[in-house]
Amino acid sequence: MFQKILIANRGEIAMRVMRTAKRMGIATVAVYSQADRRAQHVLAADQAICIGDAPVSDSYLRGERIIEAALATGVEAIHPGYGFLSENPDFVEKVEAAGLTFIGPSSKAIRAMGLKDAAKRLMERAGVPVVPGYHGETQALVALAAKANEIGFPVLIKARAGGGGKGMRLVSDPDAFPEALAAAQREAKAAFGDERVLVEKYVETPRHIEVQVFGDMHGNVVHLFERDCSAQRRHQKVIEEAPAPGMNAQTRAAMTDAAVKAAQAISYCGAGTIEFIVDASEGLRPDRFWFMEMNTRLQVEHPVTEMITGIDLVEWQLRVASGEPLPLRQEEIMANGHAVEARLYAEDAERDFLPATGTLHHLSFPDHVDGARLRVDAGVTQGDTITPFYDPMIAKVIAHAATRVEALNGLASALDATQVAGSTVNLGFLTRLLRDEDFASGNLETGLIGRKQDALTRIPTPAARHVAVAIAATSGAELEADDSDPFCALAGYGHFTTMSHRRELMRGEEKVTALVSSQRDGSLAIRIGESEATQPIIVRREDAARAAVWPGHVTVFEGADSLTFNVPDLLQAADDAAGGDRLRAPMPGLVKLVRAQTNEAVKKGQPLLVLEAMKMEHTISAPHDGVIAEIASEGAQVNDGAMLVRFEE
Ligand code: MV4
Repeated sequence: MFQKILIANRGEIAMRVMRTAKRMGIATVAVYSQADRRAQHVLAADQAICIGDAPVSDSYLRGERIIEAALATGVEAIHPGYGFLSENPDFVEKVEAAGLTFIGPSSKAIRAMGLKDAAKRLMERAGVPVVPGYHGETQALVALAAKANEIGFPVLIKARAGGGGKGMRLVSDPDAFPEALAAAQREAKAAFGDERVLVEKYVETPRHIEVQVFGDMHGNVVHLFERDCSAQRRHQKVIEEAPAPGMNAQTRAAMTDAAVKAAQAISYCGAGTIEFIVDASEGLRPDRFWFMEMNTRLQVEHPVTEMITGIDLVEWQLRVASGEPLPLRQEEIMANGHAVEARLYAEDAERDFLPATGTLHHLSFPDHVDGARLRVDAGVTQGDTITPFYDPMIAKVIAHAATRVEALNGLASALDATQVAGSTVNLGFLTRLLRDEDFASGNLETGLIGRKQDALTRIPTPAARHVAVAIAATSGAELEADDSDPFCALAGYGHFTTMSHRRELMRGEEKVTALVSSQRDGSLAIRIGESEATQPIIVRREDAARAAVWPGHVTVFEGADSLTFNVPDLLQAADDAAGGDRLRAPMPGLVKLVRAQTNEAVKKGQPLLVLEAMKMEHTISAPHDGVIAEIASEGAQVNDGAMLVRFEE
């Protein structure tokens, strides 16, 4: 077994790989970009090497720098995680040429599966069912149009180098074919530098079911059952589970046999996934699934397989990469119960899932839920920042129980009890999807999320009760913006004080005022509005757990949903305490353009940046002459009250 490995990745997957390495007594080396200097994976590793600036092309995609770091730290092997260099055969060859082991398949296996058309031809020869269609070399319009007619409309044109739905076009009738083909080719050329396409029969009610496979250097290949990843939004997986809902013994046997055959055909070594598209219009049937592609890496959703099999897939990766045989034979691998994973993202579901950024001033996960085993794979902790440079996934939350219903309920409860403040997140969207009646009954057809998007992304309007909790949480805490217990500052209030304090919050553009007075029992009486005669809402000490106060803001949690208010007083207090004056975002938005830089001297009235918010562009100009100490990054998704510019004192 290796004594020391380098992890060529960041975030949750770097943390995940390190966890197993540590358990096995293997030393770890992290690599990081300037933006990740204080990231969890850097802190968790035994050693860490900076490999460049924030953009991925300057850091996590720089194979040479990573190999240099590996050689300098004396590791024996490199684990690529997923994404970045994990499926780059040139990188694998360079790693091997440097005398190191790549913890993953051979460059040959990656190449064999890298292009969809070649992979389908290979699989067809190996006797694996592939999606009916044309995956040959010819690319002439007349030839492809004739093939489309033979296949029968509707057809789907896909880029052979594609992924994530890029270069994909659905064509319903022959007249539309030439234009759709040209569009797909243009898009493929621009995205992948390869304009070649394949044409497939369009599967009308598809499910995405994939089989986890594992191979070793001794010619053994096993499967670890299937996962269902049908719940997708614009080709991004949202919820994954194992086993697939509605799976039966015959279909499972046929799919897992085909997956093992596929891996054997390329002498596959390591963890891999065979993706099938399934026609689920009449249930799951052994003759209605077809190979789509193979992912030659460990996948994001691997934890659901780990939960049902009890197998640590990273441990197996390390063992087979170091030459050991697979730890178990096929008949020793069992599946138990049901596991479901949700991807917690910093994104704004209400604004068409725009990626969000921000500092996670408050982040907490429940450590258990009733009726299910819980697992949280996170790459960040409270106080960390989601930057615009990388994938904004915060964590994966996974629940395992005896049945699917219990696992779904357990996961929804866990997400209800998860609190995030400082960035917009998709918690509410996830719980609404988990509790959707179609989703819950296993109707995972492709269109589900799109069809129900409005209902799934609807955010509750603030009730008086939420406002009262927000007001209470910020009362007396002006100077302790980061205090996690907003009520401790109330000690100074006399028990018999009846005098009320006027408080003010902003919800977007809307001002909310309230009168606050403390009660004998330590609770607060909150009157919304300006009148002492209004019936008060009583907020107790225990309710503090339902709110988080952070610089300039207070967030109230209601199940998986949250409501964030701007606290003008808190913002002023935070600025005064920190010194130097700042310009803050007047509303949530996207930093569209940045026209000034750090250390630049600017004149009063000079445009500094453009914020796109509420579908309009707002130019933020310098309020006075000064020198810029800090400025927001272009592309950043910011909350209202977020700092855009800080001037030097
Ligand atoms: C398909 C398809 C229907 N017919 N291929 C390819 C990329 C992947 N993200 C989804 N892909 C699809 N390929 C044929 N011949 C439908 C999809 C598809 C899909 C499939 C399963 C589950 C969810 C899906 C969401 C969108 C598109």
